[in-house]
Amino acid sequence: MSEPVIRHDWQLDEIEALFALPFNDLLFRAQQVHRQHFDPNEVQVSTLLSIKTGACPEDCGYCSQSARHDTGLERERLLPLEEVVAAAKAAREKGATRFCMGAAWRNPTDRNLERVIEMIQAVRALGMETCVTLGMLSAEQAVRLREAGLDYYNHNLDTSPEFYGNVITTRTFEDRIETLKHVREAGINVCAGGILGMGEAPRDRARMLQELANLPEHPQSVPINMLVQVEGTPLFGVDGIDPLEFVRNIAVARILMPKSQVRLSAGRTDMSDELQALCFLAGANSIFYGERLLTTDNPDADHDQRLFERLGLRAQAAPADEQKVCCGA
Ligand code: SAM
Ligand code: DTB
Ligand code: SF4
Repeated sequence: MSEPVIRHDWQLDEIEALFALPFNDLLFRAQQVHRQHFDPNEVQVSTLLSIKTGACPEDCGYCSQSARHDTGLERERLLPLEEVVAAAKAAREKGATRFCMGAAWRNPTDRNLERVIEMIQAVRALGMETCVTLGMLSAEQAVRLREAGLDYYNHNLDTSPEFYGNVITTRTFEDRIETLKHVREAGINVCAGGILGMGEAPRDRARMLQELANLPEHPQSVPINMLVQVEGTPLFGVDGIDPLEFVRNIAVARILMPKSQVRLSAGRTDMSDELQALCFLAGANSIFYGERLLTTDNPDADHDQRLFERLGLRAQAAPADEQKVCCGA
C-alpha cells in the first residue's frame, strides 16, 4: 500500500465521507494508517496534575474551574515546587513518561511563568517529558518556555469555529489559533484537540478535525476528550455522544493526522473496557493515566494496567533525550 500523504488541505466533504463509511471499513482504514507509523501495541502514557485549581476568569461551559459556575470546587493557589516534583516522581514510578501540568488561567503572568519554568526544569530532571497547559501565550512567553526546555504545550481548539460561541464567550476560536501559532513557531511540540459530547452536531466534529488537520503542521499530540459532565456547569445534563460515534472520531483523527499521537483523553471512567479497546483499534495510542485528571476522576492505575494486559498493550518507554522532537536547554 502506498504511503499516505501528510495533507493539510482536507475538504469538509472528504471528511464527512470518511464518517459515512461503514464502521468496519472506517476502522480498517484507520488501523492500516496507524500501522504505517506506529507500533500498534504501544501506548504513550501521560499523567496530569492541576498545579493551580479553580477561580478561572474564563466561562468555558464544560469546565469545573470557571469562577462563573458554582461547582463547589475549592480554589487553590499555585502549588509549591516540592509538591509538583513529588507528584511527578509518583507518576514516573507508576509508569508515566510524560507529566502534564495544568493551570486554571486565561493566560499566565510573566511572574507565574517563571514559577512554572522551575517546575518544568525539575520534572525534566527526573527524565520525564513535560507538557503544560496555561491558557493563552504571547509569542515571547512561548519562546521563553522553549528555552526552558518544555516538550509539549497543550491548547485545545475544543470544538468547531461555528459551535465555539455556544460553549465559550470570553475568548474566540481565533485566539486559540493564535496561541497555537506562537507555540508552533517557538518550536515546542503542539498538543491540541477537543471535546466531544457537548451538544455539537456531527458537522461540528468534522469541522474541528478539519481545523486541526489543516494547521500548518499537524499537532504532535491530539487529545480527544469525551465531555466529563460536572454539576453546576452549563453543559451538565446535555445529551452525550453515541459511543460508537466517538470511536469514529478517533478513527477519522487517525486518518487525517497519521503521525500524531491521538490521545483517548477525559471521559474514560464512563467508558467500558470494550469501548476503550475499540478506540485503540481505531488508532488511539495515548492515554491519561492515574486516578485524577485535573479536577475529576480517571480510572484507577491498577485497572488500566489490567486493561493493558488483557489487550496486550505496552506503555511506551520514555524517549531518550536525543530522540525528542524538542530537547531544549
Ligand atoms: N486553562 C487552560 C485552557 O483552558 O487552555 C488550561 C486548562 S483546561 C482545563 C485544558 C482543557 O481541558 C480544556 O481546553 C478542555 O479541552 C479540557 N477540559 C476541561 N474540562 C473538561 C471536561 N469537563 N470534560 C472534558 N474535557 C475538559
Ligand atoms: C486535555 O485535552 N484534557 C486534559 C488536558 N488536556 C489538560 C484535561 C481534562 C480535564 C477533565 C476535567 C477535569 O478533570 O477538570
Ligand atoms: Fe479556565 Fe481552562 Fe477551565 Fe476554560 S477550560 S474555565 S480557561 S481552566
